[in-house]
Amino acid sequence: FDAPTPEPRAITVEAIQAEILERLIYSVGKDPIVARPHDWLAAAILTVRDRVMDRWMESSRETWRTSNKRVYYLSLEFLIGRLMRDAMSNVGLMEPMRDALKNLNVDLGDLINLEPDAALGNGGLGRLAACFLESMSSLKIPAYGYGIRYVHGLFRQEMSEGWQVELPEEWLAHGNPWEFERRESAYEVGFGGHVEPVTDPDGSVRQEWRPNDHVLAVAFDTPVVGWRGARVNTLRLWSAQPIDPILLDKFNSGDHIGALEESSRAEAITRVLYPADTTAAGQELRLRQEFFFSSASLQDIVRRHQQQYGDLGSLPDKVAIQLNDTHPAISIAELMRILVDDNGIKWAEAWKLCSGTFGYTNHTLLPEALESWPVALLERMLPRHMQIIYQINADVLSEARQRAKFSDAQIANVSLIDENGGRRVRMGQLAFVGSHSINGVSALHTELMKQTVFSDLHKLYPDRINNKTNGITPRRWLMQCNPGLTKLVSDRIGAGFLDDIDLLQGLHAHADDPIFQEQFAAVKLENKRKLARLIKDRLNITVSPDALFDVQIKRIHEYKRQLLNIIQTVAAYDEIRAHPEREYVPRVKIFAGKAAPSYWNAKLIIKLINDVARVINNDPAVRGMLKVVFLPNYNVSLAEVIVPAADLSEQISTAGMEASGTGNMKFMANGAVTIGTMDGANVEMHTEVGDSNIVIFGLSTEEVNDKRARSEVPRSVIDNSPRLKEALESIASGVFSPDDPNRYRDLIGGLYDHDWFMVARDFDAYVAAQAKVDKFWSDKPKWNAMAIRNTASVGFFSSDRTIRQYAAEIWGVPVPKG
Ligand code: DL6
Repeated sequence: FDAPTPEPRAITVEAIQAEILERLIYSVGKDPIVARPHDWLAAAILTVRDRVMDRWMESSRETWRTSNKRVYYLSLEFLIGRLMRDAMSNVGLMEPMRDALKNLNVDLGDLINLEPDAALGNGGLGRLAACFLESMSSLKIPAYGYGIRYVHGLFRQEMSEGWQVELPEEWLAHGNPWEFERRESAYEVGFGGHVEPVTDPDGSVRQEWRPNDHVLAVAFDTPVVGWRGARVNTLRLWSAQPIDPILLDKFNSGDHIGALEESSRAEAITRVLYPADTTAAGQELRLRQEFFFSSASLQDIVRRHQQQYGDLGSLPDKVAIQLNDTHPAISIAELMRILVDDNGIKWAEAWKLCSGTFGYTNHTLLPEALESWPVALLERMLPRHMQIIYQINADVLSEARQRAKFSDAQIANVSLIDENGGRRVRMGQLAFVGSHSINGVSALHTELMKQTVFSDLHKLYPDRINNKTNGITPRRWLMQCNPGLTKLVSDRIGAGFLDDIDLLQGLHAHADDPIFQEQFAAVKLENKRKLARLIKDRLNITVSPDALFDVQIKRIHEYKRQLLNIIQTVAAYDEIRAHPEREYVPRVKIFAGKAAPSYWNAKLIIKLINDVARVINNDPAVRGMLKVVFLPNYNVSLAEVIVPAADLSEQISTAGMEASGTGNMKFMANGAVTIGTMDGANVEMHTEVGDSNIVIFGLSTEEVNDKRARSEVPRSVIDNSPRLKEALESIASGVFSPDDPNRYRDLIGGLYDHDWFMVARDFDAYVAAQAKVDKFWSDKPKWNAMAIRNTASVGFFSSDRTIRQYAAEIWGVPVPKG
């Protein structure tokens, strides 16, 4: 620890300019005269990265020196997006970098937009992991994110005549200047083979797993810098590589393809991110991915712990491992194997260490998304882990019977093995029993968890379930994406909120001030102009920034109800044409989002939005009162432009189905008013912002459950709603799809027959809520006050608050002051 620390680098424009040039010439290997934009981007990133390096080393030295507990966040997804602006802003380099590059005739904004958007995740769950990493660094918590370095992140979405087309995403095409390959941190991960009892010299017998297939997990590290450079943590992503890159004997005998077989098999593990979001991906490769990254991460964690502390008995005191959903749940069996088989720790003791170390976060109650694996597959791929799972199950079931006196039905509920229709291992149950903490991601979701999927496990272990409402990092989702608003707020209430987001509450005192309202609206208008330009550039659609920007951007899923939104759009279109004499609030309906490639209805909904857009946008009778826009290839960077420009945030999922939502919080921070159901974190947003500053509508969770239980057919609901009936008939009869009039017949037919997602039953309430929105919008002082109060009330939804709660209530990690 006495190693010399380099002098801190000067943050002057001259010094930075010289460094950029040095990096361009000596690291990128380009003469400035011929350097291309990607070369400048690499040189700029390397310059920023150097500034982060010193803090990185200091941070890890400090953790070794102080022996502080470390947090490991295991997640199959990290939706980190672009990193350069984040890092520059967090270490205060934004302005000097801009000036230094300007002196070199390079525009910083162009470089920022050139950086690939690292889409190593599907949606909310992956973005949450990225926000958490940033908050852990900002709060000076020693933490590591562990995940997979997918060569291809989430697919690129293109539109072909309104249909989604999936193309491979190439974020590594120009290399990745942020990462460091750590060949020395490589671990062998085994698959298959068999288990053998081995007798030790002392006569005791232990099980030894002899895999017959191995791959190498190689670490790639990316620094994650916190606000004002508070601390730099590591995101460690694993890449799968073959043990033998080429089988020379095969090659020499002329089998050139066969010689590379092992290579391709290994590399396949980390080649692509599964594009599934809240739908089960029942693929063998997916299980290989899950075990691969779990095993590599645990080997790394155990090695680091042993190196520092010598024995594993102190694991729960020094290590907290958070499982982000069940994707890393196999870690529980792997840690037991490492403790019992590799380190000779007794089963009961190992189990205590294991459950003292793990925490599990549940992110969905949708049955189709609750992971389970066929017993036969697990037995074949991970025979020792299957034995361990059986042993854990035997212990849990005997406790359930003996201590809790559970009935057979309850035993079946808590069992790790699902016996209904082919035996499967339930990963949720495994994650639950192997963790000391199980948390939901909003208050409502946590309650529902207790009442539904984990009701019997909750009875057996009543102290384990707790709530940690999600949050977002205000650095990226307010300060960086909305510099205009950040400046306005700083000028009005001071810059303290940059370090303490709760100070935004101070804005309430200014919410009714006409001058501040005007300034607030002016910032929004500027952001809307920027989005209008993007829409014009990408889609050649002209939208007026004076119209109400009504935005629904998120994964396309039936429970998120983009269908409800587009049917209401059709109803509004019908009304504009039927009553040209009335006054309307001009609206732009903005949609963006990807559908899982195998999710037919979601893809059909995208096509419907595009079909409706084409008809409405080209109908002169609409007179600019309504425009519909579907922006392709939704990703973090696009969200950073859309969110600050939104007036209205659509959070309209069927009550009880959205675990939390985090987009809702991003809009709130940027002064959009929410129209939403009492679902997920909307419920808490309603409490924070107050009933008069949010527009709530629709059935409650209880009402939804009740209607489902009664298998009530919604036909009469439709018959009693002339607007809905007309809109549905026009869609179903092909008004928007003259080339294929039956295209939407089944989609709309489903609403008449069962309407699982309550689109028809919530329709009239939604229309009434939209009318309320129109009324508020027409009263500009009222609207502006609502918008300001949303920004003022967002403090609770900062991921700093969420992480403080994880640290105090799950991990047992102190959060240093200041
Ligand atoms: O907790 C993050 C995010 C929530 O905000 C969303 O409401 C929820 O749908 C999402 N869940 C998933 C589950 N996927 N799986 N498995 O993405 O998590």
